[in-house]
Amino acid sequence: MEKTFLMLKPDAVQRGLIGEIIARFERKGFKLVGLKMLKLDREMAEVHYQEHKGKPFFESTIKYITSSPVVAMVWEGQNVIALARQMLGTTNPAEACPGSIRGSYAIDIGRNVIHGSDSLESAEREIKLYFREDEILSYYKTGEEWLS
Ligand code: IDP
Ligand code: MG
Repeated sequence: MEKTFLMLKPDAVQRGLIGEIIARFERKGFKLVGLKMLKLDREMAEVHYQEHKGKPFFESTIKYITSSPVVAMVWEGQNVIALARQMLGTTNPAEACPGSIRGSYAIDIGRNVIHGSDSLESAEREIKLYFREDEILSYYKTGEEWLS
């Protein structure tokens, strides 16, 4: 089953949005298979955002993401990578659909509350970056037979 990496950013943690955002993915029908809270150091943040090195927003993004704890998660489900990105909304909350997570909870591109892998390749890379294999669980979740 497909897996994606999602991370609640420091503003989501500080603003008390952890539960509300996790609930959206639970209600959608996805399965939480990995979860940890951590504070990123600069080195980890630079690896996470390596594709953006050299861009004008790189420094501010590193500062933002290392400023306070984050919640790192692995979610599993049919087409979860693309569907979770839809649920996140566009990168800039000012343009995000009002019902999306960024559209609902954020106003500025520099404080957009959540990260989500954008492809199978980045999901695999990001899951490996944050989780050991034995930290990702495989289990039956009640009701999953009603999802497809
Ligand atoms: P994504 O998070 O929707 O995948 P990316 O383009 O991969 O968006 O950018 C990574 C992160 O860098 C964004 O989520 C946001 O926190 C930050 N970022 C991207 N573009 C800008 C910008 O123009 N100004 C400030 N921060 C930005
Ligand atoms: Mg991205």
